[in-house]
Amino acid sequence: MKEFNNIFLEKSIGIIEQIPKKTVPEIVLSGRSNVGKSSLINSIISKKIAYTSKNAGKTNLINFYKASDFRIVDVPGYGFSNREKSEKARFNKLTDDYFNLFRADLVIQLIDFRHDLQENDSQMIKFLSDMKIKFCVVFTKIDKITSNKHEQFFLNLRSQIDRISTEYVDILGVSSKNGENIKKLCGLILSAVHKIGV
Ligand SMILES: Nc1nc2c(ncn2[C@@H]2O[C@H](COP(=O)(O)OP(=O)(O)OP(=O)(O)O)[C@@H](O)[C@H]2O)c(=O)[nH]1
Ligand SMILES: [Mg+2]
Repeated sequence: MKEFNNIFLEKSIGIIEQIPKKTVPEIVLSGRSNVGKSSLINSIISKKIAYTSKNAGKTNLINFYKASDFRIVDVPGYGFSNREKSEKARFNKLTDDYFNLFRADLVIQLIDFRHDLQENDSQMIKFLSDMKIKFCVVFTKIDKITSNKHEQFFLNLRSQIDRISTEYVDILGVSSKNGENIKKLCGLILSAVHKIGV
């Protein structure tokens, strides 16, 4: 989609004080480490600009990707275990600091399609819902499950989420690998951006 063509990495920050002034709506990708946030950005943009890795904890800065009238924000994932405690605390703090500014206009909450909802996913969904932050739920890596099991997996995960909140604006599964539902997600982002206005 043309709105996603000229996105560029505008700024990377390691401490919240470096955050750029808010000038446009911000769409944030949130989720456990390794869930596929950076891969999804590359997929949405159809370019490889975000660093991805099979090892959890790859993204350790907040990266702001700028389109003409909105930003996509990639925050460090939560829940990885193979990092030093002090480092882990710093990354969690950075993500927390960002959310505590309440400047996210839409949070795309990513959940790995293959696994049941984890405790920190539940906490995040509860936080978004309690704080009345607009969010949608996106299941990642759906290509890893055979399509005849998609409905069963979808209903199972959705019911786990519904027990915490049904406030999400949409819920869908995507694959950065084969592109399934990526256009739909782009449409959702644009419709949110247009509703928010600049
Ligand atoms: N099969 C498949 N693999 C995926 C998909 N999305 C991501 N992956 C893989 O999952 C791993 C983690 O992806 P990343 O995009 O780096 O994950 P992340 O959420 O940015 O991780 P952190 O930066 O550590 O928070 C990589 O090996 C990706 O290739 C997908 O849709 N399908
Ligand atoms: Mg990443």
